[in-house]
Amino acid sequence: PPYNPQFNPQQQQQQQPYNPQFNPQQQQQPYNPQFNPQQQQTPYPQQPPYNPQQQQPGPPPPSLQLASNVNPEVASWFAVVDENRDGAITVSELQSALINDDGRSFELATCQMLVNMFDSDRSGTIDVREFEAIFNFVRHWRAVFVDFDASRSRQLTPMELGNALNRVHSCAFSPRFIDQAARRFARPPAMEVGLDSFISLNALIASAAHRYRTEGRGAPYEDFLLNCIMRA
Ligand SMILES: [Ca+2]
Ligand SMILES: [Ca+2]
Repeated sequence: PPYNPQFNPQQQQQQQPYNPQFNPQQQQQPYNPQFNPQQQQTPYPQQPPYNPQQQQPGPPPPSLQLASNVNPEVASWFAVVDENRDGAITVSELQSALINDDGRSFELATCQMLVNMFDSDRSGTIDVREFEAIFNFVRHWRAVFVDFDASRSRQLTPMELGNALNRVHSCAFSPRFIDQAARRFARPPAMEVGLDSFISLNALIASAAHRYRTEGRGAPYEDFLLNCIMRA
């Protein structure tokens, strides 16, 4: 047969594997044009309009519940908060995402408390279902907080705090109790408490009130609560 210089199987085999569109290095970086941590730094409990009249949105439509069983809004926030995208939210990832209305990050202690409260499977981290519970919990307390922030300072003064605690716990706490509770959490020199402290304080009071039933042994109620709050 005549020699055909264009045919060389060896050459073609060598050339085939090269595909300029395939580059493992490039593809290892998960590219998601919609995810930009810098842009999405708006914390999830912070809703742009500071409006106490605003009611919490209702549950998602049944079709969406059937689709994923997790509120899509919650699922998209989970993706933002889970910075390293390993499917689990750590205390520090939670702290980066939770911002008080005055711009401060949540106290680490509050974030740790939230993880402890909602880590149902005791994995030490928060999965998407556990996160849904935290999301709803924080949103609920933020609505209460905003309702009682009469001065719109985005913090609660001792008087606002007293009104809130009395309503939430169906009590008539003494001014001394409110003052000491506020001092425990307020950032000096101001005596006002932010959303993170408000959430912590309410959880501590609820837990102490629960303990009082079995451990109170006739002790003055407020003293027992204060003792628990101060030691927490
Ligand atoms: Ca993570
Ligand atoms: Ca967990």
